[in-house]
Amino acid sequence: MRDGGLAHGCTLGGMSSLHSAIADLPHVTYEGPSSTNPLAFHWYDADRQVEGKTMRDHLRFAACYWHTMRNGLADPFGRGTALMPWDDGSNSLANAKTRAEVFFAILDRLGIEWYCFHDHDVAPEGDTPAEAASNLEAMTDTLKGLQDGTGVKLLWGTACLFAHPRYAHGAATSPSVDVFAHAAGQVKRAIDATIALEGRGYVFWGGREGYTTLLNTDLYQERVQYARLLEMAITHARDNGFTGDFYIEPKPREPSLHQYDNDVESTLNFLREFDMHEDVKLNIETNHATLAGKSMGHELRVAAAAGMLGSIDANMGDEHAGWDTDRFPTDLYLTTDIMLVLLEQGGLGNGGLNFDAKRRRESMEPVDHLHAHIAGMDTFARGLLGAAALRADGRLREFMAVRYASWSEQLGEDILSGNATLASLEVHAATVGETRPFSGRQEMLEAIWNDVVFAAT
Ligand code: XLS
Ligand code: NI
Ligand code: NI
Repeated sequence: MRDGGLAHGCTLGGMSSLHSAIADLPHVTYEGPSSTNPLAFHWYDADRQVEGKTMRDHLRFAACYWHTMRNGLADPFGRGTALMPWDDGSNSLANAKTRAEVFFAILDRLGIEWYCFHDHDVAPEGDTPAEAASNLEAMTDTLKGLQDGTGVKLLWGTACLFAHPRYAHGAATSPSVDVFAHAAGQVKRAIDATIALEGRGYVFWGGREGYTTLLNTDLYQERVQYARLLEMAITHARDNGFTGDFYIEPKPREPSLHQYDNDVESTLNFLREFDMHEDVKLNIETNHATLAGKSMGHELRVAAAAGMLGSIDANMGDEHAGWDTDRFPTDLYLTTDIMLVLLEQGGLGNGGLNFDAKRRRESMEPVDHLHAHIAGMDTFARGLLGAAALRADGRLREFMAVRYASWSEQLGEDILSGNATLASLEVHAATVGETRPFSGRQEMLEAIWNDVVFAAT
């Protein structure tokens, strides 16, 4: 797709010509670590093999429609700053189509082959469910044409069940059955669009599926409602030929005070309680882990251990801010740790690395879309190289194996297989006497990490 469908200033399917603000942006290519060209990749070399697979396949980068095309970069104190000269600010279908064309041109400049969207990022909501349906159908056709013309594919789709005022008290977890019905219809339409666009996944993120005060909230009732919507969604999708994965994306708060999909462990508990753990995996976002007071490495390992790590929203937060800043990921320690988990579990299957990330309010020029994605892609490429180097070095894995070695001895096996009792272990402890202190060697391990990763990247 690098030199594909969207050449400078071309028209596509009779749409308006591509705005010069985008048409003039360069195609980003790999120039290597010695390049000082900021509009080139220094580390992401799509065809480079790492552990027998290309960087392109390991990383499967996706761009998100909402931040890239619909985020004007406003904050609670100031208006948007983003320069979007192609966008006339209207809710018309024509404007929506132009945005889609610009989005695919940005993907083309970056060589990004996957994307994600919410229904109402791409299609105007309209005033009635019937208008919402026909707008989404029209935009599905537009996106299908753009996908076919460029080879770009849909990583996952989702429904925006948090922006409309009707969802103020929740969508699936609303106290009103009529609001629940609106949400159900919207999810049906978003799933239909995802299937038509051959999406590999469908995400549930419940920004309003929570509460702001317990004085008016029946927690248990709301969680049951939420489970019902998910079950109906799975049934509808499977009945209509969807073969991809479903994901829940945990987040502890924002916009609600407390969201039911708080973190990975609480989400796994919810899925097991309602017997959906075979059908739904997790889409884990770095900034949400930060908000939950956990590291991304923790969240990923908890999901991976349960066999439920499905996809990643690749961004990062800020330890100094209590909210979802959605920065592009530029922290090498973070990306190396993420890639280590992914290499250890053999990749993501249908999932990928979706840049659910926005430029800073000050980075308002169209070219900043390129700088931001290049920074994220290069940082993940280096993370991949660092993680592969740690695995090839083997010292961390070896240290871990030795640390737990006693559990492979007879006593360890007896305990794990249920052939020991408190009484038999009391006898054993008396026989062996006091244990020797032994170090966890954290500082030594951290130094090995630095040596190996920075030598490789
Ligand atoms: C918001 C979420 C959202 C989901 C998709 O914080 O990250 O963007 O990824 O609904
Ligand atoms: Ni997200
Ligand atoms: Ni988020």
